[in-house]
Amino acid sequence: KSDLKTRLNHEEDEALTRDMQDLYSRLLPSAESEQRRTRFIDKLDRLLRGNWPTSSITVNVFGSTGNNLGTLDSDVDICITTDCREMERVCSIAELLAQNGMERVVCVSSAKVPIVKVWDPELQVACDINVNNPLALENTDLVRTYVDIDSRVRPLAMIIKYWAKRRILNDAALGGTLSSYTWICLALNFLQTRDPPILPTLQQQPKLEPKILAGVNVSFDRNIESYKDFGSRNKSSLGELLFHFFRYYGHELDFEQNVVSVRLGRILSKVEKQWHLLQDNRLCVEEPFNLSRNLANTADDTSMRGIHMELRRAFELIGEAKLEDCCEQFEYPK
Ligand code: 3AT
Ligand code: MG
Repeated sequence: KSDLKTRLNHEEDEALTRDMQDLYSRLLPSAESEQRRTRFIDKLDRLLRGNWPTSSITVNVFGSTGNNLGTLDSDVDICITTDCREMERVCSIAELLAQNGMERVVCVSSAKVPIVKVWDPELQVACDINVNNPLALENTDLVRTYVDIDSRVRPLAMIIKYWAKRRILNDAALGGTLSSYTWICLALNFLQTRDPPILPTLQQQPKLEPKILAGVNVSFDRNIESYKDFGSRNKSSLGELLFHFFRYYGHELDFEQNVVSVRLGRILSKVEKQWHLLQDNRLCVEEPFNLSRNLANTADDTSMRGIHMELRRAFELIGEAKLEDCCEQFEYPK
């Protein structure tokens, strides 16, 4: 560990930061793709109201469409809030959409949060829909607020998501790795724990009125004006931050002992969290509102070892300012 590279030299830092800015501008959604998404949301809204004209229906976006971390090809995550019991049985929505030209319609009604997955061939949009799941709207707002506080958060988090996708490390459902959301929480807590910190801890501000939703406290400080200069004492470039992100999670943080907590803005010990008996040696990430939820429990032992190896591989390559190699598409051996 002692011979680990501790910093980038000036040339490496400049080259890497420039490459990150280029990649970031290529990842940003185009006006055209934004427009297709908006049209899709309108279309969905019309179809639902047409079918359930007497119900109250609101179509809300969450996830990367709502938190500013979406890329060109991100799916649209939608949460319908409604008083209609029939829609809560999400398969009724699936039937409606299948009859109206949507393709690859899948209804997952047995999941903890039942969802419908669809592909709209007309607007070329993939979408996940759930009904009455207000917590996802709140954590989307929380992420967006953090993204808005410091201008380095958006490029850094989008590049980490991109890296995770290219290395096949962000498919919680099928691949048994980590969701985009989990990677985002890792990035946010990393920024909260820099010295000086780049992000504050929005859920720990004094004088916050508790706001209880679905049995959990979802209050956080939304007044971003008061944090405008929060991170300015930390002068780290994007390149330095990416380098230290991989160093931190690849080599510094002890997965066996610790829990990543965006809620507290620090690292918690597993003993403190009372997770030492339940969770074994693997990385734990606390959901910021739903505190009993470990967001990293989608990865099993083998998968977690693979993730750890990938973080170390990324650290080596970023240490040589090789962003493209670092994000090279992973191919399974033939
Ligand atoms: P992509 O651009 O789609 O890759 P995303 O930001 O949409 O990234 P996800 O698709 O992983 O992220 O998740 C969509 C949202 O769902 C993010 C968060 O608001 C919510 N969410 C995901 N997993 C959980 C969870 N385990 N607990 C609570 N909310 C969750
Ligand atoms: Mg999404």
